[in-house]
Amino acid sequence: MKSGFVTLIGRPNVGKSSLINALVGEKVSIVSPKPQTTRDRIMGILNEPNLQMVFVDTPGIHKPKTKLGEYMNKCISSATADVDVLVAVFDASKGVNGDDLDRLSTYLKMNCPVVVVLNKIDLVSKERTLELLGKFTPYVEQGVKEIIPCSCCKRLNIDALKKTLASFMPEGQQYFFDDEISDKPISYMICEIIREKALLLLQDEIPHGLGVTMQSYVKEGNLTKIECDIICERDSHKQIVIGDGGDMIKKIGQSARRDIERLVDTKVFLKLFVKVREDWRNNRNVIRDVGYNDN
Ligand SMILES: Nc1nc2c(ncn2[C@@H]2O[C@H](COP(=O)(O)OP(=O)(O)OP(=O)(O)O)[C@@H](O)[C@H]2O)c(=O)[nH]1
Ligand SMILES: [Mg+2]
Repeated sequence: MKSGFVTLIGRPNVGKSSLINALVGEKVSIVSPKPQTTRDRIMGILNEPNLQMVFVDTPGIHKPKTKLGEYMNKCISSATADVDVLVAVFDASKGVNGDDLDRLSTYLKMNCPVVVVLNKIDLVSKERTLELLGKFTPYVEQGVKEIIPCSCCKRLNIDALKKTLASFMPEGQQYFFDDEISDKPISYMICEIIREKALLLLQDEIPHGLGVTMQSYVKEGNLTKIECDIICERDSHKQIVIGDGGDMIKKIGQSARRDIERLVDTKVFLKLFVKVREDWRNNRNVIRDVGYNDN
């Protein structure tokens, strides 16, 4: 049996969560076009005969402006300690600059093998892909084990990446049961699905100030009744989340319900409430209520 931990790290929005979902083959982590979508360390588990790879998703590296931001950065540090391989993810459509390469040098000091993934190659030409890959070549001497161009959307090289990462797995025990796909409970995954739909449907700044908590979860035969609160920072934001005549909250609910039904495998009755907790991203208690626990 080979088993181990693979942490994905990089700037916000480069496609870390998309890569984990592609590697695991299940949606374990939410994805959106807005930076700082992932707020927590989330594990996605891949089980194959005699192999268990635990992929660890992390929030994009950024300068924290709130206590929630500090929590997110703490997650990155804990997710990079004691792993078997670190995957440094870059976005081909954004190019590779000096700052990116400095980050790579920092990862190389972390005392574990580093694999570079250049993601989103479907958005650039072949020539540009080769040019960007060339920027990483000098780092092979400094310890980069592989440089792999990928596309999650087109599923390019995902299997090759999986194979490469599997080669770094040591002999070991099974950390999770065969049927587990994540370390997070179902309640957490449901709240995340609702936050994802809010991120996708709402414009600009508001989604970054949203949190979702579950109030109740009751399974009755083939129906699951779920009540959740969407927490926002201001009254004016609450109005926008609710929308004209409840239009927006209805859209968020309908879209989330479809995904939740797939996850829980029953019909779902989803009730959403919108609540205001001013400046909650700086309030440790609410941060904990929302499911981010720094212990
Ligand atoms: N065209 C293209 N888009 C991609 C690819 N991979 C991810 N994306 C898109 O990039 C955006 C960000 O993807 P995420 O997976 O949420 O990125 P992330 O690195 O987890 O972002 P944070 O959680 O904010 O740090 C989403 O809109 C994805 O659909 C890819 O290979 N090609
Ligand atoms: Mg993410």
